[in-house]
Amino acid sequence: MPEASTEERALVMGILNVTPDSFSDGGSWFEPDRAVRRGHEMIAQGADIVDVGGESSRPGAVVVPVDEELRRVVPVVRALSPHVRVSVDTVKEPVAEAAVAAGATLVNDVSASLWPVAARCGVGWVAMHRRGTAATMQDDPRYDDVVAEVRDLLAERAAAALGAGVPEVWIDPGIGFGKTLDHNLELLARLDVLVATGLPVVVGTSRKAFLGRLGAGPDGEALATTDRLPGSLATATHALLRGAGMVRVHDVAATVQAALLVGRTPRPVGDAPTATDRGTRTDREVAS
Ligand code: HH2
Repeated sequence: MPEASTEERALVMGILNVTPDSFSDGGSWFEPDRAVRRGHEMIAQGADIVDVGGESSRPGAVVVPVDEELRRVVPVVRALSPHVRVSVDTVKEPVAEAAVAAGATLVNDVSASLWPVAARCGVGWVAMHRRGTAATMQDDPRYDDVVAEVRDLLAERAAAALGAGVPEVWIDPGIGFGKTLDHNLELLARLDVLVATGLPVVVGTSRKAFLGRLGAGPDGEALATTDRLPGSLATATHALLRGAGMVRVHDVAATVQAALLVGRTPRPVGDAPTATDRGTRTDREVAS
């Protein structure tokens, strides 16, 4: 078996929330200079993409006015984009457009609706599945078959985007967005159903609430976000082994190690394809 080069690992997207209220790192990188420093730190740790967001999408998060989101995001995108591929995590067209003008080449869209902007700007697009809005999404979400419903919606949106000329389309099951703990686990367990669409898959489990609940101690108290690295790493590794081409994470250095390990791990014949099999390098070339 030939040795896999580092180029053959799946992609790691580092999370950079320029917000006061994100569920895990809210307030840590709210000052633009600190955000840019954090971006450079993630680049040094091996991040392939830095995902800059100016509005939290956690359940119950406050909607940020466009002007304020632009003020948070644009300077950070402008400072980092000469050094790394930058995506903008937004659901607002004007913010996506301004971020692209500032150097972003990927629109990370938790509403799975901004493909016309990506087509107009000629940049990549991540379509994430979400049920409801930040205000309502965790109010008793129900599905007959969560995996099939997520796949069908994402495949439909991706077809629309590709038809409109978007050059690069990723799909994302939206772990924690209108999903119960069981829905999240089922989506992870059957990730190969999304991979089988042939579209590149990105997965974000990093530090999310379901990991806190799964790791709860005998008193039933959920793990703090700072104690969720083991679950984050385990689920990211799982996703990569099931064929995800990218994981979105807070803890870049540890996840890059996991991605390298997966890239070098021979897998049994007949198992789900890995990101390497599906040409992650091509995605990387699109990026450059
Ligand atoms: N999760 C969050 C935000 N954006 N984008 C994609 N593609 N996939 C995800 O799973 C995803 C996402 C939520 O995490 P985070 O950005 O850390 O928190 P917050 O929304 O509170 O800023």
